[in-house]
Amino acid sequence: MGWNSVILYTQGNHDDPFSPHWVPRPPRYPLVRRASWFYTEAQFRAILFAVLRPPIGSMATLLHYPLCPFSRSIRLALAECGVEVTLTEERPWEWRPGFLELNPAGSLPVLLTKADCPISGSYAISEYLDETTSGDDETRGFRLFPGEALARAETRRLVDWFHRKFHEEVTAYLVDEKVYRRYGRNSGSPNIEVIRAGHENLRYHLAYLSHLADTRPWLAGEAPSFADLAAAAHLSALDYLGEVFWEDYEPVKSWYALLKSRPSFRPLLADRVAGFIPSGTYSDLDF
Ligand SMILES: N[C@@H](CCC(=O)N[C@@H](CS)C(=O)NCC(=O)O)C(=O)O
Repeated sequence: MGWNSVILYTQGNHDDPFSPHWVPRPPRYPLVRRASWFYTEAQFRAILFAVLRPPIGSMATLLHYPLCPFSRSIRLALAECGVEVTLTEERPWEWRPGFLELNPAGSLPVLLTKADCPISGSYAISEYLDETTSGDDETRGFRLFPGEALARAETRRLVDWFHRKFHEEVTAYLVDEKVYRRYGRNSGSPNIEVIRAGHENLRYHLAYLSHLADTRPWLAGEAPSFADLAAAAHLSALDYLGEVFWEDYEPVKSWYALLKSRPSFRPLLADRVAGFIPSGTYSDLDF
């Protein structure tokens, strides 16, 4: 599919998500890079005959990549739930056979706990943490999915918004294009049209985030939740690359500043990725 065949939505208002005529802006560029479509025979063998080996050592290990937003959300969730982990950097585009044995999807994050088999993907890991972190409702500090059934549904809706919709429309255009595109079989220089589309999409997502941050104490309601962590994970990866126009979205900036000052955020602010210098205010709490 070429650039010319992208459907342009001419009706409706893309810029104001609260207008009765608002229609979501469609992704403006087809996503064509999925490393997992191109396994080698050896990698397929590794997947098919995978023997799931228990991880060595007593502490849990998280396979992650510093600018992967899904890994970031889980690092935040682990820290908020008081679970100590050893971080191991994995470069998913390298398709390391040992990694594919652990997660045949070839994607991050993967959590290796002491007792159980690998837990793959932010969805499975967040639900696992919610079910297994100790303490009753009164004694446990941060709840990833707090409240009653409806409140939990709202958290899950927003996690899906950020980890699926926001990722497809913004993060995949900006982080994948600027960072992941350097590596792997489809490596090349960033496509400026894709980056422009990511910027446009980011604006309407920031408008929606502003509305949430303005009308609720936390994104999903009264209490902080995994929805805040998922959203902050995407924004922090973009912020590392200097892509977020904070000044234009004051409520988002204030909400993000609160999260950024939590102890769980500190290790993320210390991340440095070879070849990419973080934006001037990335680790600044008074940005
Ligand atoms: N649905 C997964 C998606 C994770 C994902 O796409 N991770 C990226 C890195 S940010 C990855 O590993 N991509 C390599 C691939 O999918 O081949 C989740 O929520 O954890």
